[in-house]
Amino acid sequence: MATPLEAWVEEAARRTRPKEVVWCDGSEGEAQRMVERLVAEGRTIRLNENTYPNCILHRSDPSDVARTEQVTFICSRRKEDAGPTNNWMAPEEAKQKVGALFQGAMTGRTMYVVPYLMGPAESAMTRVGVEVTDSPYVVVSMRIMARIGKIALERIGKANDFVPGLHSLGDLNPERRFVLHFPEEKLIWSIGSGYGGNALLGKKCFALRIASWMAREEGWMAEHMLILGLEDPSGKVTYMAAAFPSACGKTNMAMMVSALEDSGYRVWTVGDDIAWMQEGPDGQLYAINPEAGFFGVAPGTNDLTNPNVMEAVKRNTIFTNVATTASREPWWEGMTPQAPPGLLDWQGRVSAGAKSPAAHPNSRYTVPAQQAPRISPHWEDPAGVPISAIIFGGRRARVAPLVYESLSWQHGVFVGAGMASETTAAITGEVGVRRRDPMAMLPFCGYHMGDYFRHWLEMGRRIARPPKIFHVNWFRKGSNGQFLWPGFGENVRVLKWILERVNGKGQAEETPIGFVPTKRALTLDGLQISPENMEELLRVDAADWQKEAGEIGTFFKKFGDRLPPELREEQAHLTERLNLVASTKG
Ligand code: OXD
Ligand code: MN
Repeated sequence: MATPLEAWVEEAARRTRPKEVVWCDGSEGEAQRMVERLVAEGRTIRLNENTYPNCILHRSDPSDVARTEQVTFICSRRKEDAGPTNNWMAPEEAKQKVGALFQGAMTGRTMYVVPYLMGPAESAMTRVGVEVTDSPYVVVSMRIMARIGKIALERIGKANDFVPGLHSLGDLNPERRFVLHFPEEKLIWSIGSGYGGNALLGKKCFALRIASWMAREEGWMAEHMLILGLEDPSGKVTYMAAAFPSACGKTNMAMMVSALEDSGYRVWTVGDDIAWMQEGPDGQLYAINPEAGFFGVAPGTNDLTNPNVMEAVKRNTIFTNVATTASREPWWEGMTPQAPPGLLDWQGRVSAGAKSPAAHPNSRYTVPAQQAPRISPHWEDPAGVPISAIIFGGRRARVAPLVYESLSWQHGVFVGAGMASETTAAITGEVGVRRRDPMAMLPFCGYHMGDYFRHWLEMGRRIARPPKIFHVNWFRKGSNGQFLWPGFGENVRVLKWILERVNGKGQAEETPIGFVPTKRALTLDGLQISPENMEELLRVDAADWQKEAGEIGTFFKKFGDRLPPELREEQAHLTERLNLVASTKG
């Protein structure tokens, strides 16, 4: 008798009609065979073997370079369960419409079966998925981003508790591109794109959209968060998780080389994009990184902004849509002050120089996590790491100060729910548009966002020792349009204050939006920053915030009666506190 997995793979093959089915074992030999296929297909090249051993560059179809939220659907049985922030399609309609596209989609191609683990092999929080795909690029990427092959197959055995994911490149036509999630069935279908977030189904589709649904059912949390450990001079490491929208610097923050290393503050990397968290036996929230690699944004990365990743990507790395130098090395805008001569752009054409970027703005590196020079010794700890602080953040040119601490868990949930950020190249569409992105989960929450807020509130009531909740903004600009804060390794100064607050120290002033560091609370020695800029960075402008509170209120109306009343109360309290400040000032 066929196992549930074998039966599902047979069904997928009947539908897509590949010329052969290959079960992936995750070995090095297999990966090399995949690379040979990719090179033969003509869109992939091997990079300089001396300086970038075992590294490849993949040039994607020019129409397939970022996540496509407009064709991403939650196919829950009831429309209202997907909520107002997700696209929805009825499951039967989705199966019919997109099923027709899958019909014979793999004709003449190989179907690869990729069993994978999300999470460390020994962890009870780890889950299993199986992706079938006709893209060797997906296979080699999945091999870095998840633990694939034998290790996952053994765990599945004859069981049926794996998340199946059917993926085909189809004809890569954006008109026939769909990323579908069937949360009740725990099933994923994706066709028409080979791009990371659309095609590596373990990542956004499983570890966020499907997992967020599972997490609510089972009482845990699946979040779009990096995880890092901050070591203090005594050697104690305190773990923090931080949610930022796509391409807002999560990878750089997780891999930060601390500007305060000399005084004993060091950052350890646990994860850069996703955190699965649940309450541990001691009442603290514990997090694992379900992934095994980093799929980071290349442009802007250099020896100053992220020296750790520059070191990590020197071997065994897949580059996607970066430019190449005359000596077959990867290059992107911001890597060096000047573009080297003889550059080929991301499509392999002679670079047009300053006229258009040589690397695609959403070009990426895919690198094994264990290659990060400062990977935490606990990054694969089966129990996860205890989280003492949750940090929300976005790209805000105005309004949001450098850092503030929420007044309570409930207020922190309000802060996360009202988060906003300016859009980036990680998604197709306009860049730089401000949008509300609650907990950085707008594109990733697999169910009604009102219910998601409720789940957060419930977790706060349930966890005996919940983390404190903060908000940061590295992107505030002065009146001259320049960033006020240097960011990157200097961000550790903010983390140090957060650590002090967690430990009941750290000077703060209570403002209507929460606790803001007092003038002298941040460690600024060795940093060139004017007192005026510092003041502007920490300034809470009551008029700006009145407007902000109003906009948050309007945004919350979207959720109708599924918005938890606690959040409406928090919004009203914020407005009251702002009014009070205005009246005492006036
Ligand atoms: C990502 C994203 O690739 O958020 O991590 O888009
Ligand atoms: Mn992400």
